[in-house]
Amino acid sequence: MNLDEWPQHIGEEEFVLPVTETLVGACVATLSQDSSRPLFYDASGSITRKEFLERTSHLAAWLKTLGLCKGDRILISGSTTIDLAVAHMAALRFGLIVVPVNGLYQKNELEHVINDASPKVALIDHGEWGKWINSINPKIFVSDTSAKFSDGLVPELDQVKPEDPALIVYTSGTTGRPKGAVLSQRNLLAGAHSVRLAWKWTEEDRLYLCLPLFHMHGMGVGLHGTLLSGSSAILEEGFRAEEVLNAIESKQVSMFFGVPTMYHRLIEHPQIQKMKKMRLCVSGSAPLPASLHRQFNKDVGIQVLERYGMTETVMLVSNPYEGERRPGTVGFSLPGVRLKLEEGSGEILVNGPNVFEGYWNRPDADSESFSSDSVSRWFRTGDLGELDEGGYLKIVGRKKELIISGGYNVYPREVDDVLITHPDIEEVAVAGVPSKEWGEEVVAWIVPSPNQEAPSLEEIRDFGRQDLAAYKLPKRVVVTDALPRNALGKVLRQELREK
Ligand code: MCA
Ligand code: AMP
Repeated sequence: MNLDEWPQHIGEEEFVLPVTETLVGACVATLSQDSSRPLFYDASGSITRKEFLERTSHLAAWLKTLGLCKGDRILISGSTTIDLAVAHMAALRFGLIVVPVNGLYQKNELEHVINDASPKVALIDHGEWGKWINSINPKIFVSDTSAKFSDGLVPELDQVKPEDPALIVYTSGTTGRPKGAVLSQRNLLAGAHSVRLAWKWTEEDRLYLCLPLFHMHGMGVGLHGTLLSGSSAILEEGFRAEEVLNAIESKQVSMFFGVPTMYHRLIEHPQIQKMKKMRLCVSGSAPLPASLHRQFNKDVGIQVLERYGMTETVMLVSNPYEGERRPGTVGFSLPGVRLKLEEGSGEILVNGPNVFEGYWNRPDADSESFSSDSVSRWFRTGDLGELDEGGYLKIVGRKKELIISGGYNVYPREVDDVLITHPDIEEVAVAGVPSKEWGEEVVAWIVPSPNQEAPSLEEIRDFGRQDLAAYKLPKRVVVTDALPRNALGKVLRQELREK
């Protein structure tokens, strides 16, 4: 099938963004109606639409007393709670640029983000981070994400323009340290609006949201989608299969969004039949094995809906809500999203109001990541695609050197660079190998230093733990005499994987 004839859920002309074309404008318009409706539940209680809007404006007033102005960066990181949702939305309504950061980061990972994005304030809930941030840049005002009030005047809220930057999310390319993808208010709105339409997400829905809110899956889809649709969500600090299943009936959950590792753990739970009651179960962030998809269908009677997205583009492609959700594929382009497959390589290129503006302070990275034809600018995803005979998109590989473990991205170079500093390691290269639980898992191939014993897996993990978030640490070590390299000396990771 030719991509020009490729079906879309909804024709291009019907994809109209809500009037203000800003995420905050559209969400506030929804939440201002029916103000007593519950919006979020978490371990501390619940909050209605009205209370949520009030708390975000109080917090915005407090942020103003710190001297912040529109366009300033604010680092936010915490567990998936109402407090975090309020902090995020307060900052966006004020016109600040939110820099969400993975709470598992170690000091040097955090330091890179802070030096690059230069936030003025950090709202964080992780013990040691306050001390770390203080030593990285003592000028940053640090506090937690709990409710804040100020007697001062509430700043003008919701005055942002569609093109104003709203988020800087750090994500890496093939080389170098993570880059900040800048997403505008319009990008975020388009990202949430397209899935709301495609998945028929209404205010009657209730989402079980236990994904972290510092990545696009939990934040750009789960949190923003809930606010935009005016539905409700149960916010949980982490994933536990038992709790998801128990909540379905006791908390009247209708939707679950997760990464494949979560579905893998759910299907093994003896009470998995409870999932039957769900209106919609969505999987993304990594490939959902076709066998797992089929097992859910056969054993539970649920067709998990697999979709495909990226930090830089929010959501791109989704299996249909109605009709066949085809195992091993990600489906058709979402409303408003245009895709093409590059001739020859098959790389997936994308264009649409959801596609980010560029990388923060990195024009060099922008020129590599976009390609233009006579009409449009296309973002190069680094993923390789193919259409099957029914026109469903299949992700068949990646051009980029990326390991996706349990939905978290691991850049091999980042891990290599830390492990190579171990005194008993002469050479090292990590690669992702298939894993039933994690999708891919990090494996390190090491060449020990001359006359040294190879360090054990535990030693290597302990050594790496100071500088790398725990999910980046190798789960296995292979000792070898030499790493496979090409004529230019570059390690051939694909060959390692096949060894
Ligand atoms: C935890 N560990 C991991 C991972 N998570 N190791 C490898 N990969 C992981 N993803 C480590 C822990 O640090 C611990 O190691 C050991 O594994 C066991 O931890 P466990 O308690 O079993 O893990 P968990 O806390 O239950 O976490 C598993 C998880 C979590 C729930 C699957 O990884 C998760 O929430 N993943 C979702 C990430 C996500 O939201 N991605 C979206 C990116 P130790 O004992 O050494 O400490 S956005 C994106 O990709 C795009 C936009 C998209 O399309 O969505
Ligand atoms: P991130 O950089 O964290 O935004 O991760 C985006 C990457 O995750 C994409 O470029 C894909 O490689 C991968 N990804 C997301 N969803 C899927 C999916 N359903 N199937 C395969 N890969 C996926």
